[in-house]
Amino acid sequence: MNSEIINIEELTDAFCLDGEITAVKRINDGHINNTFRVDISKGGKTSGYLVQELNTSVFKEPVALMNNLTGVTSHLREQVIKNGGDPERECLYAFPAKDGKPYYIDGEGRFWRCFNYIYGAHSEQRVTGPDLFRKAAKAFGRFQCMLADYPIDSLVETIPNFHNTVSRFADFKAAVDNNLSGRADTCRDEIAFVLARQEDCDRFIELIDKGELPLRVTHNDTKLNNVMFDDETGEGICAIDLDTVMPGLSLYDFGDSIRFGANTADEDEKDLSKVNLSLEYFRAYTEGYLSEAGSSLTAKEIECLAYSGKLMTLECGMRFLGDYLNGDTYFKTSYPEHNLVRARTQLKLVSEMEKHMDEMEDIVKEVCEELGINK
Ligand code: GN1
Ligand code: MG
Repeated sequence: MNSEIINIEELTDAFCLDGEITAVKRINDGHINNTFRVDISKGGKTSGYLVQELNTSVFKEPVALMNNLTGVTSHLREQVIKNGGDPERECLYAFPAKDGKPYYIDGEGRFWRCFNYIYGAHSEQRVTGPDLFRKAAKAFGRFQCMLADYPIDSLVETIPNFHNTVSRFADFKAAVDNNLSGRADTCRDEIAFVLARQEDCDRFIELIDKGELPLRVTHNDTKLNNVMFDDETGEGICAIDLDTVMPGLSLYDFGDSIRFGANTADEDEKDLSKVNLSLEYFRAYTEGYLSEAGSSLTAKEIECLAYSGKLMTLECGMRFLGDYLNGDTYFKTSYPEHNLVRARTQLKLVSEMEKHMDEMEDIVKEVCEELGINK
């Protein structure tokens, strides 16, 4: 059972998980880390854990990352308790290994963590209706608010320049120039599409430099499947996948959610005619997010919300395309053109957002009016 990539006995021993291992199930949600659900039974009671191998080619400072993560999760825990919530279900907890550290490095040098499994909750792989997306938005909005007073300077950048679109654009250009995979001729139109949008990539970075957009503690990977939803109420109860929590823009979080969830098709849909922007879903997310975080945002942040959807989609498109050109060294892929297919969906969505930008902006204004947000 997954023995090729997980030595479960070694890990349960390392994290002092006492009892009989009754299940080990791989969770294939992410493109980066290797994640398993492990059930342990003891005295008639079964407990679930999330055992995860961190990808240390992507996260090059894993110990600093775990410092970020334990600081942030303890803070969230306090906030959840203060708000009368259930910390076992509404935040993550990294179990200490035998030596007290919140991680374990195995005999092969692989870096493992073990988290609480959140009971009575599930993740979703696609938006199935506006209500679901509104609930995800509330969860991410709440997440941001709960971290509003977290000491931002104590966080290291777990991936430097993660959403810095100027540096992402430079990386993309290098990938085109180097053409390590020899695939550039198979995607000339897509490359030209990205290269024509350099100015877009400068916009937020210029606003940060001018002091017009504030840095906040942000999640930075706000895909729908990074929220756990309560099985009974359907509410988004916990934001997970906290490896990229670091200083960022609220717009990164808003925009990345829109990128993934306001797409009418999957991130790797091959039939581009199915890839469109759902304005209905865009409105639902805007409502949910602003209902939680709206009062804490500045006028400039609100003004840039619609555009952030486009910019984060462009960024992801150039990351997928860059990885395709580099020979698929970053994202996990299931077939040779997988990154190209993903890049195409993102770029199609960018052009849809460009066509509908005025409508997206109007929606943000309407929602602000509905919610009485006047900036
Ligand atoms: C990766 O690991 P996962 O699937 O949650 C990536 C995100 C991308 C996303 C695209 C650390 O997220 O930035 O937006 O794939 N995470 C990292 O689906 O690069
Ligand atoms: Mg992730």
